[in-house]
Amino acid sequence: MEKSKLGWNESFEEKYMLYKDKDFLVARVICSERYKYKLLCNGEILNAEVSGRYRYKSQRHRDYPSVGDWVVVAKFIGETSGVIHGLLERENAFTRKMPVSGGRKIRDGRIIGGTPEEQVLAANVDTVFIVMSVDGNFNISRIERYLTLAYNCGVTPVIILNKVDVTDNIEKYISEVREVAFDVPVHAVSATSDINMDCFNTYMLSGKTVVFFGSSGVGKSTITNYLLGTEGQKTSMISTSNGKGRHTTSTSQMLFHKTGCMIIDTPGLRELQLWCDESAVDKNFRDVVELIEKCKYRDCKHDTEIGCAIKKALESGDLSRNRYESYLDQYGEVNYNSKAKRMAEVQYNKFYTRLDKK
Ligand SMILES: Nc1nc2c(ncn2[C@@H]2O[C@H](COP(=O)(O)OP(=O)(O)OP(=O)(O)O)[C@@H](O)[C@H]2O)c(=O)[nH]1
Ligand SMILES: [Mg+2]
Ligand SMILES: [Zn+2]
Repeated sequence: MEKSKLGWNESFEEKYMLYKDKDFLVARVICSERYKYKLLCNGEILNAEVSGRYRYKSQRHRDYPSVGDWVVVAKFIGETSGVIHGLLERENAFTRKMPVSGGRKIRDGRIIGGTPEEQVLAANVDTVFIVMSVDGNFNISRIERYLTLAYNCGVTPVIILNKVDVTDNIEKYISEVREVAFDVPVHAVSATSDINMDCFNTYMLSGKTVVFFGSSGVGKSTITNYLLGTEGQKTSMISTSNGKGRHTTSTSQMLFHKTGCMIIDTPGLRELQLWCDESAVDKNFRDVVELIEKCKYRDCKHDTEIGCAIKKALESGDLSRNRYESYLDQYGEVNYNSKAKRMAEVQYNKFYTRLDKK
């Protein structure tokens, strides 16, 4: 498959110049699992790992390739494997704070402890589908979190409410979502009952990359399989059966749609901590920010101050308490993480300065 069909563009061509005099090939990461990668390179699938030098120069999780990334690779002659020597700067990345394993504590409803790090879940994407099912999984504050991360990534989000076949009241769900989503498209579908599935046609365009995010069991893989048709299903989803006959996706994987669109199916996210700038929160909560700007005092704490627009809106019901609390929650979390984020940045710069001197 040609590079241009995989989303390659002039900007990547420019970034590739850095490596042009070397004998490297370019490839797109279609699967990554524990630092082992599957790449699509000139129509061939290669198994690859990063070189020793690459590892030596990389300190953060985000320095390593993720699904959707473009990398430069040296292919072993006559084999379907190679070594990754570089990562082309990303156009965008959907990231979250890496879930902390071990030593985690919850304080004020916030997870603390462990190494604070950013985790790239998918790179170089054109559309982020946020999937939620209209059953017990439905949760507005979770949608608000996904939206903040999508805004941070700078990619158009689209909300998919799946399993409409299990509710008689889809309008209620849609209107709740619309209240927090503004101009973000919202589509109610059923992948198993084939309801409104043609809404995906607008997004499935040649050379574009779309990604599905959402909790486990909301139907991301079922939607992906529907879109790919029987042919796609044969290209083996990487899934593990959990003993109940259900297949839980264990690794993100890029699949290829007949239109030439690339679909990334991801494993369900149990945790979605914010690792982003305040501006992403502000963009998501522009209704709250607009009110804050109307407060009489610049440093209004929205508590007992005279002329507080937030207080007034909460009293009149123009602003719901849940919405305001979501805003405060996210704002607090981003602020809390921003200190760790800055410290990680300092560490990283030190590491790089040392490396440059060598
Ligand atoms: N009723 C109903 N069930 C659905 C629909 N779409 C998917 N399901 C069911 O939901 C269950 C989970 O679907 P999956 O596609 O595996 O969910 P997933 O989001 O990929 O889950 P993970 O891979 O664990 O993240 C399966 O039993 C599907 O048959 C739908 O539109 N309606
Ligand atoms: Mg799945
Ligand atoms: Zn105020």
